[in-house]
Amino acid sequence: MNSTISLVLKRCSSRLSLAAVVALSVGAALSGVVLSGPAAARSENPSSDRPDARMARAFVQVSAREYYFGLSRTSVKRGNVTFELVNYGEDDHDLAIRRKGSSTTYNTGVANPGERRRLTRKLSRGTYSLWCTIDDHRARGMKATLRVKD
Ligand SMILES: [Cu+2]
Repeated sequence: MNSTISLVLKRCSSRLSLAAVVALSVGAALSGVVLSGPAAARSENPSSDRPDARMARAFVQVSAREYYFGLSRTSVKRGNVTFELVNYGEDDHDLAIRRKGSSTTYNTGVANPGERRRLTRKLSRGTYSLWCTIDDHRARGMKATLRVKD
């Protein structure tokens, strides 16, 4: 049914009159296609932005001890990503997240021993540095890398 729409669009592209738009809308309605606006009709690859794909969530648990981070996974799909910092150590720790090349840093806030902190952010593709900002914990080994893929 997308090919039908393309055909109609091609035919009408030279003079996209009101009648053509009406014909397109009726045709789409008859074939069961739901158009959310002109952008939807023009989209070359509608399947790539299905809402269910965008809503997909990834979860990364970061276990903190003196002095290292253990990640439940080292790569996730881009989109909403939830981080959970779990402090198994004896000191306070936090979790900073920054995409390489970016100046924006997210932080879960400090988790006291035995506590956990969650943070959800929409991440684009790239390589992200994770580290603890407290004292010299990063230099002592509380750091990790997360890859965000398409
Ligand atoms: Cu720390």
